[in-house]
Amino acid sequence: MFVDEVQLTVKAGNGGNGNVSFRHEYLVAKGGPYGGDGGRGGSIIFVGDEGLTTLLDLKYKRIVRAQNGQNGMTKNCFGKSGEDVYVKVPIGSVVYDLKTNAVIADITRNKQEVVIAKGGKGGRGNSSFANAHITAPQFAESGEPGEEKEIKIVLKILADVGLVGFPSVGKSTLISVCSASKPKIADYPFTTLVPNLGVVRINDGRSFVMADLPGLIEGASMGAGLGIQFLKHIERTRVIVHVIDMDSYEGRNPYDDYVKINKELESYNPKLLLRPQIVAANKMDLPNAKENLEEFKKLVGEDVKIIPISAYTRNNIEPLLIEVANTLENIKLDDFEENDVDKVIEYRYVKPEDPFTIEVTEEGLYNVVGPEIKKLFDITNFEKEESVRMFAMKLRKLGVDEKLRELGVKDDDTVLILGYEFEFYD
Ligand SMILES: Nc1nc2c(ncn2[C@@H]2O[C@H](COP(=O)(O)OP(=O)(O)OP(=O)(O)O)[C@@H](O)[C@H]2O)c(=O)[nH]1
Ligand SMILES: [Mg+2]
Repeated sequence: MFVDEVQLTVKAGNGGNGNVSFRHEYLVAKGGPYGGDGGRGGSIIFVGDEGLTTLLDLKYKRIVRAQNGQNGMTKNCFGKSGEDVYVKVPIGSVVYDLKTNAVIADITRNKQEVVIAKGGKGGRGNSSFANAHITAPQFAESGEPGEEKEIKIVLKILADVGLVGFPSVGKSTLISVCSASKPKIADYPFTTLVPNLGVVRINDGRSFVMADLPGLIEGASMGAGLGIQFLKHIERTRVIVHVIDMDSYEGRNPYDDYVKINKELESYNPKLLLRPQIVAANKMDLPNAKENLEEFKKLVGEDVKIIPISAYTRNNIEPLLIEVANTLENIKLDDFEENDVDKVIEYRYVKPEDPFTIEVTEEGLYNVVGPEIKKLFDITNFEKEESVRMFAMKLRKLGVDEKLRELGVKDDDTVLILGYEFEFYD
């Protein structure tokens, strides 16, 4: 089974809580703070693995979790960190955050590692807080929660060249004669159900990766046939080899085929037509082919690069491969990136979220919210005065106090933080 799209939840480990304890010394009740830090929560890390070709391993997983960090212990002992979880994914996996639809990772290399969900930091134990003014801190930080995300992984095959065309035009036959890939070949449509990759080596030493894709038909971009499911793979190939049956299988006309397939590519993504395209005029060993080719050449005009071949008799294959290699060499990476909508658009700089924003409630109170505030809130122990003081100090550092004062808040006024009431004072 070929699985090229899965959804799952990733939950990194929470950080362990810091510890509050004191050294026991002779005749000294609280001999000095002695509580260690909590351990870091385990992260979830995706790793590119060239041995994998599908996302099948993840298909039946609902959730991937990493361990929590251990709480800090007395005697200044740190809690153990949670173990990181490594998840192998095939090269060409693109990871999306389902909530924002942003690309979190694009795994394009073997052994490439990307942190998908970060483990929470461990809370600091009370010995971290001792200073000249607070010699016996009664508080420690709680651990930070680990990141949790709903993600979608889409496998978009990365190949230098993709073979496209109607069913039964000879795409699989072509890849089988120029690479070690041995896909099924037969004279009925939709023989190929999943993409095949092959490494092509030509006699002059150059090589590239070719993808044999399932046949397209009219309406593919709207979901007909195997259609749209595989059009996404063409998005990431740098050169398109359009295979056309010059013998006109089942009474089809080569020029018609050419136009229809290009129309499908265009409706799926207009930028696909900007990709260099080479026509492999196949089945030249068959009787009608010669005449059809002349007609075809006239109709498409001079600008279209056409190489007549017979995949079956292996005739004229090398010139086609040389043309592909030359074209690949002449594509500047910039050209490609510009055409590669998916990559470019989603990789644009994303403005980081403001650390906080201030909303006004129906009662006219100011409410301070935001991811950074939530993070600080979560690690604060509100039963301990010192911990609360630390929280207030951090808010001030973020500029919350200044902003509130600008808005006209005065001492003893009530403000909300994440909906909870606090009294404002300096
Ligand atoms: N005579 C002749 N037959 C060919 C040639 N190339 C392919 N064929 C035949 O055409 C039929 C279809 O070939 P495939 O390679 O399976 O075609 P495909 O494009 O991969 O088809 P789908 O996987 O269904 O999209 C097979 O019977 C092949 O033997 C050729 O150059 N000459
Ligand atoms: Mg095939």
